[in-house]
Amino acid sequence: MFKKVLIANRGEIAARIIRTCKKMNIATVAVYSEADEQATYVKEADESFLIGKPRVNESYLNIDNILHAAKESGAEAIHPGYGLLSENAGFAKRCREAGFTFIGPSEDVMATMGDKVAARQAMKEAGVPIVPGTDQAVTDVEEAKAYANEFGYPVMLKAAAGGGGIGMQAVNGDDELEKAFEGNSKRAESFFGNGTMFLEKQILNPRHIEIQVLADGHGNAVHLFERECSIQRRHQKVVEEAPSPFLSESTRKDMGETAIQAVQALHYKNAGTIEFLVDREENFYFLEMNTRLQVEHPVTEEITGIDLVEQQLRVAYGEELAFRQDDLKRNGHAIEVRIYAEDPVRFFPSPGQLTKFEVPKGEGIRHELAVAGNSMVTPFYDPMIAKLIAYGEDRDQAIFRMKEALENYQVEGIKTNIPMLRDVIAHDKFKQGATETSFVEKYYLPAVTNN
Ligand code: MV4
Repeated sequence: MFKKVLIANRGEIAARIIRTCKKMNIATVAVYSEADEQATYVKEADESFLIGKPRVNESYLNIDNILHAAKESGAEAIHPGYGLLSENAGFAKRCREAGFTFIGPSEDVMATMGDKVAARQAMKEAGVPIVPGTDQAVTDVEEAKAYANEFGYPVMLKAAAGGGGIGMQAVNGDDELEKAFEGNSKRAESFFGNGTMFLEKQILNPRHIEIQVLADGHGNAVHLFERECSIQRRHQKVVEEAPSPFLSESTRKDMGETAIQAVQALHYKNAGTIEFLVDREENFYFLEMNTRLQVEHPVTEEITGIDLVEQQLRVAYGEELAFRQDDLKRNGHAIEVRIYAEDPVRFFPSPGQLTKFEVPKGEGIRHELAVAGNSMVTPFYDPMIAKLIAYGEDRDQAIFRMKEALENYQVEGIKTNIPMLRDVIAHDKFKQGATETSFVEKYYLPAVTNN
């Protein structure tokens, strides 16, 4: 196994990766910006290197500085975490050329999945159902209108380089498409440096259900069941759970087998996630593939007992998976909520000095923390300060434990979304499993609590 690994990330995910490395007796190297000098993950690592100024372009996205730290430290491998450089094929290439193992899939799979048009094509060839739509990039409005009329409105206009809803718009007719096309293409161009667009038929009232996969470099691939992440706000996930309260056992099995089919066709190696849109009739369609560990991976760990970071390290080192599909069983139910430093009513980020940060302990309660009691929450990065995961023998028990934990969560000095999370978890519709993507808009009435 690797003797030393550098973590090219920060916050809770850096701490999460360090924890598994310690368990496996792997030495850890943290990198940090000037804004993260006092961060807990930096203290937890065996070694740490300052890689630049607070702004991500000058630190966590600075490939030269990260590789310099890797060389200095003598690390053999680089774990990218999620976000930042984790899905950057160019970074994976630079790691390889500098002699480091990139803990992720091959560069060509990353590049294919980063281009949503190429990803649809690859999935179609693998026999995975995709949303009816264009096989190729659509370069002008007239062409877009012709396609839209072919498969019928409403359609989704999407950016090939997109993700997170940028450059995406639902369109109901020719006039609207005419108005939307240029603007979204320009937005995509300025955000991603690529204004390529494509069209899909709009799936109405979809759920977001994703399959966790794991594949080694020896042709073995397994799935670790699904996570449902339908409760989102402006494309930010808020609550994730496993299993989905919606899926029938037969669709669950179908989706798992389909995900393995995709991974085999790609000769994939690493942990990964195949995202699907699922309609009310349980038809499922490929949406995107994430070629990295995800924020919500703990819910899968809770119901399978598998440490996904450990598996990433083993597979990257060249080991074969030590289990097969039949060895994997799911057990119980897990729910994760993301705790953000933000105003619970207006949803603006709320950075500042924490004066109190006390998290509840209890059976089935797990925390992944980015901050400690006296931390500063800086304005430079994602405002997620913690994840709270509740496990139960069944969904009701997981909800009960989550509710208790949220009631006893104490944060002072900054505002958080905890009041909103309490409302969602306590909502009858949530209890009933009515976790559609429209949940927040439909049911969340802002709690005017100050917390
Ligand atoms: C869609 C869709 C409906 N039909 N595509 C949102 C983010 C991006 N990754 C894809 N998204 C969507 N794509 C088709 N053809 C609806 C959404 C969508 C959504 C998807 C999952 C979870 C929440 C969502 C909220 C709004 C829109």
